Amino acid sequence: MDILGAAGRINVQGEEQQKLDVLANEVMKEALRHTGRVSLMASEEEEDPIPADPSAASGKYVVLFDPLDGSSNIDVNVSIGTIFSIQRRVSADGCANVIDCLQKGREQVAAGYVMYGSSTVMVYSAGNGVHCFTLDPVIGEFRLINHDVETPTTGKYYSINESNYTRWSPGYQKVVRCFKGVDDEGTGKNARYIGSLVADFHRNLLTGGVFMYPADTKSPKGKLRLLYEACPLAFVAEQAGGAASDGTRPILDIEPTELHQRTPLVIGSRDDVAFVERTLQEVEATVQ
Ligand code: AHM
Ligand code: MG
Repeated sequence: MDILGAAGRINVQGEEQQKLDVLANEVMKEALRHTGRVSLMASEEEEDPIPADPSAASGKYVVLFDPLDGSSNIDVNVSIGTIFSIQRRVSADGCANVIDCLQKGREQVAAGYVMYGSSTVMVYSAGNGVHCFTLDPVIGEFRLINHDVETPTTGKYYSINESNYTRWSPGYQKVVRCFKGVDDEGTGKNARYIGSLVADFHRNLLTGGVFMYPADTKSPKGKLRLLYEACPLAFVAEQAGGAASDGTRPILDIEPTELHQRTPLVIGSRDDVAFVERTLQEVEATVQ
């Protein structure tokens, strides 16, 4: 099957689509379309919301997804994933619409991800703890391996694309110098960065740590998408006792205004996220 390499198309995010991005998007739509429960979908790969079959027009839920996260790692056999967010439909009658998608992360009914790594794991929360499953290929089913996952309050890893250092605000530069132990108040963390959000998040969820993708001069609003990436992972993080912030406020409290809205993201262990927020605030205050 011809599934590797670029698809030769640019998606709504202005990014080059890989063949597997396109295939994963079709698989997700097909799987959700016929459940009868989903009236509308929204995908990182498509500009507009995607209506389900007319027979499902009264479906109670809206599903937003990043069909294949970590696109740059597809062709090199590094872990990638699928991220999903489920919202309750809020519009009354007729077809569900974009307003059903533009709800705060706090309102999510459930959210989670599947990671395709050395094993395939599914991690989700329906607002009552975080549960991990692993795919047993022999029986073709997911088995529960870890329920009520709790992430450490502080972790040993920081994860960030440090090649962007000169494009960050002084606050993020300070945070990373602290994590490296360069500055006095250094917390001396170890660095881990895969470049697939799902995989970086999953490792830090289990071991403790903080992942950051700040706004920078190249991406002034941040690179990651609020509704397809930040909100679902923030929901999982909070349910596991962790935290997620855009640097100043909880991701789950952001009122979305656009389907493909971007946001800075700081996510992971609670104390580490608080340290980042505090440091950003302190530096901001001295710079002004
Ligand atoms: P994608 O959804 O198109 O794969 O883009 C999101 C990815 C995240 O998985 C990852 O954290 C980030 O982009 C990596 O970006 P960079 O290569 O700039 O570090
Ligand atoms: Mg992604």
